Amino acid sequence: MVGDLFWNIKYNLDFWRKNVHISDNVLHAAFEVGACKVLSCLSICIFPDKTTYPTAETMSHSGQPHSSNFGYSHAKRMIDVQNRAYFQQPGCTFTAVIPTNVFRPHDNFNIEDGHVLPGLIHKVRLAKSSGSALMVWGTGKPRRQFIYSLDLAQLFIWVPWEYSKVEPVILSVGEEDEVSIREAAEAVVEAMDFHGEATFDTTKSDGQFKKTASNSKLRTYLPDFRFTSFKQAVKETCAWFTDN
Ligand code: GFB
Repeated sequence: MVGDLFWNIKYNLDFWRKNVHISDNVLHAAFEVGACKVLSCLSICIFPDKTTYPTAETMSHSGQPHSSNFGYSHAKRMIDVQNRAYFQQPGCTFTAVIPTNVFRPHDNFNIEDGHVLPGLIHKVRLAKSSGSALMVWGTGKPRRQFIYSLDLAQLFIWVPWEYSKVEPVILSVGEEDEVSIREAAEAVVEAMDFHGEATFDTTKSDGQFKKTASNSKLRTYLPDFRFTSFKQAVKETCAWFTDN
């Protein structure tokens, strides 16, 4: 069960229960059928809210996650605990990756529970057709490292073949590629060719200010991996949304 900041704030219990049940079920079923490898997906929100940056894989359990998504974050942290236990007891090599904020064509573009980029793309489309202003939620100051799903998919395929450890690996663009929500909104506005006004609703939550992660571990394995540029990925996602 996944959702944006606001869906997480509302449904911490459901995020905890559904995800713990899903992971336990999948991992135990994999163990029972003798699967040689399982790749689970954690999330960048597992890292502590109060921390030094950039965060690294070794800090996955270091302190309390941001209060907005404590249900989801703890459920995701437990996958790492469970992977280590499956290794210690029956000797399974189940592992996990920690992607940053993902976006894509075929994303969940619902304004209610979709993440910030698909939400903004949908809102720009509506603002364009009604001639109204674009409302960006929060101050626009928080910062995020976005990863394009097509890049992430390539890395997902690399992991089971080439990465043989139980410890998770962060899948992220570099620290220098982090953007503010305002910059993300500007990229959407440009890609959607929107010329109307943009305003910020500061009554809405900003969520965690930033979650800057280090991709050094990934880079030790794949020093030459090329990520799609943020602007290009936003352009492709906007084009897909408009066409579909
Ligand atoms: O993608 P998002 O909801 O997730 O982004 P998080 C939230 C940030 O974008 C906040 C701002 O700073 C919002 O104020 N924002 C601006 C908007 N306009 C919009 C909009 O139209 N829609 C949305 N949703 N936000 C989630 C976590 O955090 O990300 C999950 O809660 C998970 O647990 C996931 O880790 C990757 O990055 O804040």
